[in-house]
Amino acid sequence: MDQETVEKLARVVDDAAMESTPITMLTAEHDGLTIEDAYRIQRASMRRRFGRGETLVGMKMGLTSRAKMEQMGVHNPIYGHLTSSMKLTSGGSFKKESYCHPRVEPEIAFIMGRDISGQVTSQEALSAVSGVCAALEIIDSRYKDFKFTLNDVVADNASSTLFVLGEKIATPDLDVSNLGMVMSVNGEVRETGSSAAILEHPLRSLAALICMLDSVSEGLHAGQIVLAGGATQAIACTPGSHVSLEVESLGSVEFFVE
Ligand code: 0L1
Ligand code: MG
Repeated sequence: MDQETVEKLARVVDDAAMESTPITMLTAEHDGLTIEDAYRIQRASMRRRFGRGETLVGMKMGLTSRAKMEQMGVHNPIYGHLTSSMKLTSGGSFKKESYCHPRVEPEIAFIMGRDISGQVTSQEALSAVSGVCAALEIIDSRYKDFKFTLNDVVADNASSTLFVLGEKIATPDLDVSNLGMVMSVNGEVRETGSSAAILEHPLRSLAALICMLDSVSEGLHAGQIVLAGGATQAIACTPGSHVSLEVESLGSVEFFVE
């Protein structure tokens, strides 16, 4: 795909996010759009955000659960970029009308203590982590009816929208392989799961991200946050909701929807 088309499509997804107006899948008009094109569009849309003053604060992994991979007919996860404007403080709120059709999923987040790149193992990835916390990710596809192909969702920055981090930061020696996770809305339990659902181990997801970034000569940097992926299906965010997540050993994280 030529660079002019990449920039044009980046503008389409970026405008849809800013105007909260769902769009038709990019592949409907560009059926030759490859996964490499999709990541180029994603990065071009990030450059637009950076041009407006947002900064890169981390990365997210998506499609990390077996259920989501089967739903999309894929075998590998995808990644997206997290910017400063996507961060919501635990206990904070957002207006549903500012987004297309937001959904929330329970996650584990890593905080990177040093730069790391290359084809790494889970243990090598862990050696660069300085902290671990509970997280809620609010995803919002810019595509109509939350329907898309793999390449469409990659171009749309893997549906990244907002993220909320728990205040309790555990040290990296915490065993995150099988932590119980309970997500509630207005005090009613809606989803229960385990961190084991995140690519079978959240550290596998972190290592997979570093390996995927290495394939485009990039890596992670000290201070960056990595959302490892959803542990259950995502649920719709409706006005008047108080969404909370309790993660074993990591405490809670919450937000309100106006
Ligand atoms: O964070 C995620 O797993 C979402 C990845 C994109 C697919 C979706 O929007 O459901
Ligand atoms: Mg997610």
